[in-house]
Amino acid sequence: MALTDRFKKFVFEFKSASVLDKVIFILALAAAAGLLYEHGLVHTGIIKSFAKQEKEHSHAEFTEFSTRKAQGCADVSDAKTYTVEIKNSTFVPAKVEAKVCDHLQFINLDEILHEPAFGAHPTHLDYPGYEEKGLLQNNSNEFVLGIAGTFSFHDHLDDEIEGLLIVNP
Ligand SMILES: [Cu+2]
Repeated sequence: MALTDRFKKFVFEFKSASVLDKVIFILALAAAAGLLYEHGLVHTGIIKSFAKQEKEHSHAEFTEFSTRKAQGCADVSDAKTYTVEIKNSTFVPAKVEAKVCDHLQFINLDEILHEPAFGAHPTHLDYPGYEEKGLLQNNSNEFVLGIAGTFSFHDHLDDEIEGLLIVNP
């Protein structure tokens, strides 16, 4: 049977079909079109790239923490306190190596405001327990190093002022 004959037969049968059959047929056609459309979007990469982007984003943000668990420091009695001074717009020392449950204190000795922040400027990384805030002269901010890892820090108000924190497990 030629294709046109098949189509004529189909139209004839469709015309003579009951209303219910027609509705079912149209719904099925719409569902099939919907599936194809969705598949098409995923296949052409519109949905896929969006999902991938979302995944990469969260991966970048949380990779430091996902493999390491925050530890309870309440029972630790030999914790040390490390101090990083900010003077002449420099972190002193610029590199701190500590252990989980030690304390870190930023203190600003400059007349101008400084705001220590972790991670990349300007998005930053939330170091658990650290509350980022601007420090006026002689003000300090101390917190517990609850997470192991290597973390960069900078002055959010002048991101060329940089330092490195290594927290050993
Ligand atoms: Cu910043």
